Amino acid sequence: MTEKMGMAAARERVKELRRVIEEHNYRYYGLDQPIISDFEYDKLLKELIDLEKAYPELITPDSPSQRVGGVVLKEFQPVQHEQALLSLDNAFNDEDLLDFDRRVRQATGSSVAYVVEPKIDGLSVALTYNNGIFTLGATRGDGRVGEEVTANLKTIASLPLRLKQSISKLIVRGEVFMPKAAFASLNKTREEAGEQLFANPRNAAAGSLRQLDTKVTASRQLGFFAYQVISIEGATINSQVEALELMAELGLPVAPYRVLAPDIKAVLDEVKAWTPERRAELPYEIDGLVIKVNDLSLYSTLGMTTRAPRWAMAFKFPAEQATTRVEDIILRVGRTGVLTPTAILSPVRLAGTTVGRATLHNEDYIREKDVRIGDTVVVQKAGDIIPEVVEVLKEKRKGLEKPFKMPGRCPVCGAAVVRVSGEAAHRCTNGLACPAQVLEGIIHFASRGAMDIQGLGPSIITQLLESGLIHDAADLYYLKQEDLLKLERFGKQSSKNLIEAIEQSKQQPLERLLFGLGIRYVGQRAARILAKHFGSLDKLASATKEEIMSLSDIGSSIANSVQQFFDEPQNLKVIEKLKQAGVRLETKGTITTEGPLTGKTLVITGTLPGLSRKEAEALITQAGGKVTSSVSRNTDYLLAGEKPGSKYTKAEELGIPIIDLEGLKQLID
Ligand code: 1X8
Repeated sequence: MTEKMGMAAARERVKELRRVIEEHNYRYYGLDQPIISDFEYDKLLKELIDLEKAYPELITPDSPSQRVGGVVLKEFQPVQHEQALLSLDNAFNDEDLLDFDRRVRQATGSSVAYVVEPKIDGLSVALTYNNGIFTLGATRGDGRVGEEVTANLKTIASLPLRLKQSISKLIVRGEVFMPKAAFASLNKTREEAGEQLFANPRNAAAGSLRQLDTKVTASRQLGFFAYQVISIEGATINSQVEALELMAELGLPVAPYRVLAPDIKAVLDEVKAWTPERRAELPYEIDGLVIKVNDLSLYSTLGMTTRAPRWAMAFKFPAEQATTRVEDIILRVGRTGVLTPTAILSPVRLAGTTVGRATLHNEDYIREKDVRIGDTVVVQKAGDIIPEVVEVLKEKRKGLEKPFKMPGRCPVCGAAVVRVSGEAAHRCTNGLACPAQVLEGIIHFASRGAMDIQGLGPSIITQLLESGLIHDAADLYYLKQEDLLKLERFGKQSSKNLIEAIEQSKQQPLERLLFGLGIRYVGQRAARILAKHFGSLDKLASATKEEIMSLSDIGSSIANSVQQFFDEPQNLKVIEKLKQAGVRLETKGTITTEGPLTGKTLVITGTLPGLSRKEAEALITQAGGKVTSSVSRNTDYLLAGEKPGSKYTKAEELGIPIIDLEGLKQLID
């Protein structure tokens, strides 16, 4: 680096760098016409970041440096939407669309023009721009209250942090999505790391946006399209076409396909034009089309139902189907011993991917559809997850097809299989003596919603079990780097990483451990309730059934199952091993206290005289307050010490009271 430049020079250079970087961003993402290489771009960005490090007072919320992530949130703050983000009523055929048009014409008394746009399969967000600066971003949530994800959204490269004109206020709605290519490469990486795969780009986009560590969001190559102006001050628009044009002029990315249809007939033609081939060519997934009345002045006349506007409709593409042959029917043994029959298919292209298996759910399903090995079947993928067999083409039978029969013994361990009365499922009765159940149980223990052990996926767990290094989940905590190095596929770095990830998971909150133990009927929600009430595994283990059932939302099946779990010596042994290894078996002292700061959210910035950050946090939480890491509309006070960072500017912008340590003490007293 060159000599540290003076403040005035730095300010000028920072300004220039931001202008240049935003221009290149727009060329790249807005126009698709970059004029510099990625390398040169990264160099400019690095220069900016270095300068801002040297002069933190120059950091602003709209600086391109904010895009690289690095903000680590403690939790997401709720945001009340100024206007509810509604969902749409669905149309599945021409008839539904003609009905929609009939209702519109009846209410408005005339024939109206519609805009047809692709329906992006991602997640809805609302963005607020104040004087042209992006200040607040929120997920849709339940439509009224969403979660603040401003810092996460800033990492989306095509989302402008500053509009091309500084109109006084603009709230837009749009969709965050993951392009098909980014989705494929993300899942490939995850598969190699043995991590759980995302079922589809929409789930991947949602999982990537809702990351407390915004660096993770930044690494996920998300895209964004704006499609609705929710509220605007300082400009007027009269139609949806104008809204789209205005948003594009302001630098917001808008999906490149839209058609202004003069009447419903033209809408039907446009709908027909969207063939599966045309869909497959798009670099992102769409699950339908959105049809909106173009003239905005009609919206108030048309109004809305409780959940959806009457001026718009979603046309849903039908689920794609394909015909193929059932080569075999195999059984998977799950964590709780349930045997799930799965059809092995001749590979077939379906909805953009190659499909090789389809779920058959259970014996009743197979019997009802009469699926036999060798049958020609129709498979369907309804946008989501696992393909299904929907129909057997019986006319194609040659008489050699073999009916499937549930075996009396578990295909993995050979123990007896029973069908519990009242259930469709068959189960292996061998419990944790069945290797398949042990494997699935450990996969569950390490999974994202449970102990979240990074890099520990099904294939590595299988390897650990087969090599005899582990026999249950607790054994993970006794693994040493030398053990892993003996295994195929493990090198110095990867073994070190895994040991560290396992070590870190010891600190996971009790609710995650409780969920990870795989107690029947104890899902994430029940685990949270139990952890919160009992505070430790010991207390839960010694609780009476009545005490457990006294909790709201906890019924007798959960209570019974919890007691059965703690009655089983095998389980107690695992818990003892977890305890000896230092895994956290109780909640941290997070039980919120009542005090003068109850209900208040504070953010801390800068160095506080004579007080560490931890001590300041303790002071606040003991007074009933909550500390979060980034300033938002929901922040009540900013506690600022010496050398405050960008949070200070942001608090000023949002008009949030800024206090010093003295001020905090006054509040508490
Ligand atoms: C949802 C979506 C809309 C549009 C595109 N993609 C979506 N997922 C659009 O209007 N072009 S509108 C919408 C909604 O209102 N729920």
